[in-house]
Amino acid sequence: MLQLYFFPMACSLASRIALTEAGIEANYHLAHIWTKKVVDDGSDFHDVSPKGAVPVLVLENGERLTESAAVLQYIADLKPEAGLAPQSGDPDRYRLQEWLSFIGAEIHKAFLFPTFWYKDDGSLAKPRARIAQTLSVPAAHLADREFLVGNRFTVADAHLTWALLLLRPAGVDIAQWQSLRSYLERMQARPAVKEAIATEMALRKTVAA
Ligand SMILES: N[C@@H](CCC(=O)N[C@@H](CS)C(=O)NCC(=O)O)C(=O)O
Repeated sequence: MLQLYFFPMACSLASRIALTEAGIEANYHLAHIWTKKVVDDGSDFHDVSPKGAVPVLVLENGERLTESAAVLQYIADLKPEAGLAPQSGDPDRYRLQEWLSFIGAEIHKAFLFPTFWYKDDGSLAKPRARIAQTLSVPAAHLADREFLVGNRFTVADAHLTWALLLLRPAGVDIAQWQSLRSYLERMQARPAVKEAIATEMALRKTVAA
């Protein structure tokens, strides 16, 4: 069975959403991203992945896959009938990759990551100034669309849903973009998304920040 190393409400939430949407069973291991301990057995998370970051997906053959963009596409390709990614060769597959890169680099690493990991001693002023411009891109795209790619939920939506959820604790009120606000409401109304978030919110209370 697949195994997912995750931390509650971290970017690995998108992988849990994808697995839940696809109805793929997996074993979940909580890896503490600050202490770098695997909570199950206290082992060193660096032994699972030298990156020390979630998500890590352990495949059926024991190989370990990291990086949300790769993990999410892998999950989608395990269950093509779930439609979580356009098929390889479909031009929309590149649109999916375009969004996964944008969310991972421009929203996650350029803004959410420094906001949660570094003290706000003034050094975050530039990322904070830029995030509104960054978010105006998906806001405009979603003004007349239900989903990021095509006309169905894909792993890009799982990734953006996670990022939008984290913006509030990072001090950004997405209500200023009506399209993002209603998109997030729509995504959160999906049973699989609801289930994944509820599971991780409950676990989040059990781990010290
Ligand atoms: N590029 C990676 C970033 C993964 C990442 O930064 N994960 C965070 C949680 S959201 C983490 O585990 N950070 C721990 C660390 O960087 O030490 C991806 O997209 O999966």
